Amino acid sequence: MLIRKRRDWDLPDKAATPESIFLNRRSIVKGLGLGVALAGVAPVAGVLSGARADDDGAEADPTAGLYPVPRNDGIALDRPISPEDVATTYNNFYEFGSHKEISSLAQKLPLRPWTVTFDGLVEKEQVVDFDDLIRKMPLEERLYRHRCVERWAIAVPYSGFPLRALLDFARPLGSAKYVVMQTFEDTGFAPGQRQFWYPWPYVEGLTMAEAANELAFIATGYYGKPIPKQNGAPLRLAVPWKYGFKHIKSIVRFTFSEERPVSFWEEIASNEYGFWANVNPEVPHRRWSQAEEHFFGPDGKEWRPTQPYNGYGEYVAGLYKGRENEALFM
Ligand SMILES: Nc1nc2c(c(=O)[nH]1)N[C@H]1C(S)=C(S)[C@@H](COP(=O)(O)O)O[C@H]1N2
Ligand SMILES: [Mo]
Repeated sequence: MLIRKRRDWDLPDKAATPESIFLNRRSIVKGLGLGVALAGVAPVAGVLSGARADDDGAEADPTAGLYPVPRNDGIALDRPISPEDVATTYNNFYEFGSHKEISSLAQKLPLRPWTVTFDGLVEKEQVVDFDDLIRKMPLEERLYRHRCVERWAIAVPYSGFPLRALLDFARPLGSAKYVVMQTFEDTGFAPGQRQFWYPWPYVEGLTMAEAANELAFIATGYYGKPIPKQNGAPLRLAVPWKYGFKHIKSIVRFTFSEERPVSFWEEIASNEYGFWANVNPEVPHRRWSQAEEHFFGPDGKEWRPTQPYNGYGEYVAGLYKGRENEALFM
C-alpha cells in the first residue's frame, strides 16, 4: 500500500498488514462459518448496474433543495469547525484508493438511482429509493467531532437524521441484536475494489442499543449541502464516540441480524480493529499511542488530548455496562 504524500503527522498505514495475511484471514473466517453475516449482505443485482458514472460530478441532486436544515443545538461542540476544504479533500475511502487524496476519484461514484435495502430480521423486507427515504426522515444539522483511529480529527456540520428514525422505518424484529451496514460494490468505478485482497464490500455493524442511541446519526449532508461523494454520499453513518472506521460510507443495505458481523477492518486485522472501537486515550493502538489527536482546526493542525468516548461519554458510557471484559476500546 502506498501513501502518496506522506506528511509529518501521517502514521504508518493500516494496510501495512501483508496481503497474505488478509487472504488467510478471509478464508479462515469463511471456513469457520463466521462469514455468514458478510455473505448475508451480498449486493442486490441491479442496484447499481443501471447507474451511470458522471465524471464531472455535476448531475442534478434531487435532494439539494432540502438543505440547509435546522440545527440541533442540544449537542455541544467544544471546538471550532474544521475548514470545509480540509474535510472534503483529506479522506479515507478505500474503495477509491488506500491514501487520503481520493476526492477527485470518488466523483465517479454514480449517485442515482440509489436504492437502500432493509432485510434480515425485519417485519417486511424493503428496497427503497434514497430520494423517497430521505423525505420520510426528520432532518436536522449536528456539529460532531470525528476521530480517526490513525489520530487525525476534525469537527464538522453533518445534516441528516437519527439512526433511530431509520430503525422505526425498518421495523426490525425483537430477535434482532445487530444492525449490519454495507457499502456499494462495483469495480467498474471503484478502483480500490479491484484490490482483491481486501474483504469487499465494506461492512460495519452496531448493536441495536448503540443504533438507537440518540447520538447515532445518518449523515446525508455536510456543511449545509448534500454530502460530497468522497465523504460517503448519499448516506453514511456518524457515531462520534467511535473511531472513524465505524463510520461506513455510501450505504446500500441495512441487515438486521442475531449474529455480530465481522467488519471490514476487523476481518483484515482483528488484533488492531475490533467491533466496539470506542475512542479511549488510555488504550493504545498496537502501533501507536492514542493519548493525543491531531485536530485540523481553522488555524491549521494542532495537537489536542484525546477524550474518552471522544468526549461523548455522558451519552454513551451506559451502553457498555456489564461488558467490561470485552475489548471496548479498539
Ligand atoms: N465504505 C467506506 N467507508 C469508510 C471508509 C472506507 O474506506 N470505506 N473509511 C472510514 C474511515 S477509516 C474514516 S476515518 C472515515 C473518514 O470519513 P471522512 O473522509 O468523511 O472524514 O470514513 C470511514 N468510512
Ligand atoms: Mo479512519
